[in-house]
Amino acid sequence: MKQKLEEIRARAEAQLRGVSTLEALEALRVQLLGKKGELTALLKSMGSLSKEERPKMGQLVNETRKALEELLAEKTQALKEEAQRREIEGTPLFDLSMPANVTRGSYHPITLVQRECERVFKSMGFTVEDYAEVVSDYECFESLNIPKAHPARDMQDTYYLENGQLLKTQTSAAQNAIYKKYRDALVNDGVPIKAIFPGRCFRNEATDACHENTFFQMEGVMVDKDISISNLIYFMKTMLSEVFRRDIKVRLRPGFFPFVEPGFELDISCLICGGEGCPSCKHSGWLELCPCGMIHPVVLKEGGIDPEKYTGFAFGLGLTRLAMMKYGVKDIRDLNSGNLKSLSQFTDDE
Ligand code: FA5
Repeated sequence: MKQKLEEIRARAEAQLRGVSTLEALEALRVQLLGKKGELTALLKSMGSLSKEERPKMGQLVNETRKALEELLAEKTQALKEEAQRREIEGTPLFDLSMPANVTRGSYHPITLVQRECERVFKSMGFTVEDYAEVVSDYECFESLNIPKAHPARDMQDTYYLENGQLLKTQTSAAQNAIYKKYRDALVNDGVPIKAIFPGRCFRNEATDACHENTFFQMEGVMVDKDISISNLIYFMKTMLSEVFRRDIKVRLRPGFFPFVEPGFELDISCLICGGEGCPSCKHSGWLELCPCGMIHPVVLKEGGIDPEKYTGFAFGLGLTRLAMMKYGVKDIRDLNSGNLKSLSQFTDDE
């Protein structure tokens, strides 16, 4: 009987190796361990054994049953994994036959006005520059004629990193790098510097209908010989008429920024209330949109450009506020809300 058990086990192992489907494996299990299986038949035949032999043989049969069960379980697992692998490999990544009834995404209103402004300035020969959001104190303040302890810093508190860098408060932070990047072409080849650089800005400030702690600006600079305020006003007017495509009231008033001289605030009549006064314009009827001015000689010099030979203008357009005005968004915070229902209603095909 012992020999018979060993025989069954050796044969079962050989059979298992040849099994390639779960169905064949089940058939083998029934053949070995089922009610009418070989092992059950052996157990039944133990009645013919002596009292002493019976427990020993019983133990041996049980050990063989356990070993066979383990072998069957291993083979079951291996076959399942193999079937899964084959299914994955055989499944196409995209079901090309699926109907294309997916919801279309849409651009964020800020992206739309940014693209619009980029289109306008590119058509006037400006390059579009990308710049970092984390910058040094030098880039954001010192290179812009705002030394440490200058009171102008109070208006632009921001988030500082442990390594001394900071989240930029204004796109003006890229000015110095842009001057250095293009000054050789300006000086050696007479190519004017004409660049815009849109970007995200951060300020530690209380939010309201027209202030966010994270917002977008778009800086623009032009440097060449004989650049004057007239050039600045021409580019500002062209940009606004192209973006709004209708007449809007603007006003230019003096404004102080240490990196321009003279400096201006360009405001537009609030398009939410028509100039009557509302929370979006802090009840003044006007919205500060695009401070600007003639680049301060100290800033040009710091960028490696001789202020005796070259002059230039710079502006810092509030892109988020521009999006508010263009799309009639009453509260700036809605633009950062992530509310797809309201944000997806804007399109660029107006
Ligand atoms: C500046 O940031 C200057 N760097 C702009 C500049 C550039 C002046 C070049 C001269 C020459 P100001 O802090 O005013 O300036 O911000 C510029 C514009 O960004 C504002 O007119 C406004 O439209 C927008 N802005 C400023 N702070 C916020 C805010 N918290 N939320 C939303 N928009 C803001």
